[in-house]
Amino acid sequence: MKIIKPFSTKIDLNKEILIPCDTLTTRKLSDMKGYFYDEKAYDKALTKEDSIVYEVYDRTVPQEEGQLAQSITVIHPGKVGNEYYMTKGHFHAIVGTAEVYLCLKGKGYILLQSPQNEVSLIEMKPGIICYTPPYWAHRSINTGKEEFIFFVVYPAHAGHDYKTIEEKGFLKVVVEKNKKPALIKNPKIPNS
Ligand code: S6P
Ligand code: ZN
Repeated sequence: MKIIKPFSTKIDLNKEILIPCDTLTTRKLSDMKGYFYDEKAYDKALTKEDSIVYEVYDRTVPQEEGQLAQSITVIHPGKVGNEYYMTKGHFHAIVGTAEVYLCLKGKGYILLQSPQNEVSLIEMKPGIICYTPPYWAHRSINTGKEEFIFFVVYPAHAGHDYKTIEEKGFLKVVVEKNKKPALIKNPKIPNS
């Protein structure tokens, strides 16, 4: 394993970003084709504006076993149709790796799905820590009116398998129903 020097990172508690930040990934609506179940609503939203859905601020460490990656995700408030703004969601490429999420600001959910198709929904608000066990796919969803911001730590060699979720989706989706968040079957997946 590569020997690296100890380092510290500050979470700017006013802006909730990492200082310093090595890489910033921005996901706009146009990057998320096929992820929201309501394709007409997606096309309409995109015609109006290619809004930023979320951003990920990373500290970079070698992507090898024994190292821990740290990042902050900021999901903006918004919806496509009645489905809240969310991350793409993924399995870890090394499926036996876990992850810890700490909510810093806003509110939302972590939606998890096991390889046996069990679905779990963890409610997040500032101070709540979600433990994502190995093997579970995970997606984060902003159900609030402000930014939903969380800090995560995970094994740096975990890698990301986006393909499975991109092709199959999650069995359930979080939508606004009667002005409240509701977990419903994914309308794109028959018998989900
Ligand atoms: C990494 C961890 C998070 C997500 C981030 C964006 O394992 O789960 O840092 O990468 O929240 O989500 P996604 O699904 O686009 O990677
Ligand atoms: Zn992850």
